[in-house]
Amino acid sequence: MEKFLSLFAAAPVMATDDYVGFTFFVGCMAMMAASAFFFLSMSSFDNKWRTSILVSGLITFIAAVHYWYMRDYWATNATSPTFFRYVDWVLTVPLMCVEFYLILRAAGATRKLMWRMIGLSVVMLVTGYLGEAVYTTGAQPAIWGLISGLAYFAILYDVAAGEAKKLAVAAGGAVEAAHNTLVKFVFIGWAIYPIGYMAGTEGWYSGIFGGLQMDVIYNIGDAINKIGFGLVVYNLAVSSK
Ligand SMILES: *C/C=C(C)/C=C/C=C(C)/C=C/C1=C(C)CCCC1(C)C
Repeated sequence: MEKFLSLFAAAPVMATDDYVGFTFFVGCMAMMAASAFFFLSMSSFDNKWRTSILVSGLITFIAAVHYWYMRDYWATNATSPTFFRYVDWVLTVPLMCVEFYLILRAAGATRKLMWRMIGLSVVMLVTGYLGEAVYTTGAQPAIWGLISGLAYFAILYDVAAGEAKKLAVAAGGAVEAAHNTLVKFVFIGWAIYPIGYMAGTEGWYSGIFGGLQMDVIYNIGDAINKIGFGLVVYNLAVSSK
C-alpha cells in the first residue's frame, strides 16, 4: 500500500530559498502562458502569418515541456540539467532560424539560407555542449566555446549584414522593422548565453564570471529570447494583417 501511495507522492519540494529552482519554475510558467497566447491567437491572423505564429508557439511550448522537466531535475539533484538544456536548444534555436526564413520568404528567402542558418546553429550548440559536458577540464571548454562563438558570429553576420539582411531591406516596411528587431535579439539576447557558459565552465574567464549562476543566466536568456522573438513575430502579424 505504501508503495502504491508513493506513486502519488508529490515531486520533490523546492526549498523556499532555492532561487535557481525558482527561475526554472517561473520560466516554465512563462513558457506555458506564452504558448497558450500564441496558439490561441493563431486563428485571428491571415493565412500568410499563421505558420510564423505556430512556430512562435512551438518554440515556447517545447521550452515549457523541457522546463517542466528541468525544474524537477534541479529540485531532485541540485545540479544543472545540461543534457535537457541542450536538447531544448537544439530543437528551439533551429526553429528561430526558421522564423527568420518565414518572414523573409515573400522577399525571396531560399531554403538554402534557412538550412545554412540551421546548420550553423547546430554547430554552435553541439560544440557548446562538448565544452560544457564532455571536455570540461583545462583549456578545453574555452576552445569549444570559441568554436561555438564563431558559429554564433556567422549567424549574426547572416542576419545583420549578409543575405538575410539584404532580403529584409528589399522587403522594407513592417517586415524589415521586425527583422531588425529579431537581429537585436540575436546580437544582445543571444549574447547572454556565452556569459552563462563562462559562469559554468572552467577557463581563463573563471575569475570574471565564475561567481555567477549559470542556470539563472540561461533561464533569463531563454525567457527573453523565446518569448521576445515570438512577440516580435506576433507584432508583425498584427501590424500587417
Ligand atoms: C531558446 C534558446 C536559445 C535562443 C539559445 C541560444 C544559445 C546560444 C546563442 C548559445 C551560444 C553559445 C556560445 C555562443 C558560446 C558558448 C557556448 C554556447 C552554446 C552557450
